[in-house]
Amino acid sequence: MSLTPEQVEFFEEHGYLTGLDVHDADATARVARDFDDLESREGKDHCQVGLHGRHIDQQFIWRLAIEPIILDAIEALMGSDIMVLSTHFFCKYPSTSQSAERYVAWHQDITYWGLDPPYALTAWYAVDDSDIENGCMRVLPATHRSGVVEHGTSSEPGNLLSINQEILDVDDSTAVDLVLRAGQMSIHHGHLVHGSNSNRSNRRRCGLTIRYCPPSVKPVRENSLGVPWPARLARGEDQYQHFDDFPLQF
Ligand SMILES: O=C(O)CCC(=O)C(=O)O
Repeated sequence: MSLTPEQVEFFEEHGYLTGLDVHDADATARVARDFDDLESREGKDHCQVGLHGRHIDQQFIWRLAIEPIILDAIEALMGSDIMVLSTHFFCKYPSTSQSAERYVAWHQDITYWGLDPPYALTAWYAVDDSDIENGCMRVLPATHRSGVVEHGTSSEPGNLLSINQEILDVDDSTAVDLVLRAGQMSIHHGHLVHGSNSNRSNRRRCGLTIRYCPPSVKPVRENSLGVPWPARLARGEDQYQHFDDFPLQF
């Protein structure tokens, strides 16, 4: 899927695209099965936000990260040289009386990533159907045009972000819910303000974020996880070698 000029223009103006088809029913079900297997080995607690950079050791995640349909869309927005910076699952389980409600506070991706220039795009691939009831991603359109903004610390328990960051005093009256069927994706700009509400359904809501940047972007500071980016070239050429090329382990 290469994007249409109208989609590229929409992205430039609003900072996101949504409802993009990636997989048919069979391929979607295969990804869900692979994730279910991983979940049964790793445990649900760890799967909420603990699965960082697992494209290195899980073939199905690497396959998703270099899925031509996804890369074609990223290429239309970013150019033909594309690094996979990292991958990360956000998996929200139904809240029960024993487990606290989990949500993702309003934030920008790029603020704590230590990149120069601070530029990356995210493809959010829906492993499960993602809707208002189970806490789909929400975005504040066009906020990517304001550059990097200040973050504070969330005072509400249950924020799934790595350092409990939150953009305080957000006017969310323009928020858009990114409702996706399993096998679809959205794409958002690293400066776009986004988050998600807790899962009020009895269904899992799992999405894989795939972070992309051009090889010209340089890691200049530690990111919020304090570990090197598990980066790999996905398409085109890397004339810069700013990132160590992580070997695959499967
Ligand atoms: O999956 C979510 O609810 C949030 C995703 C997110 O915050 C991100 O892509 O950085």
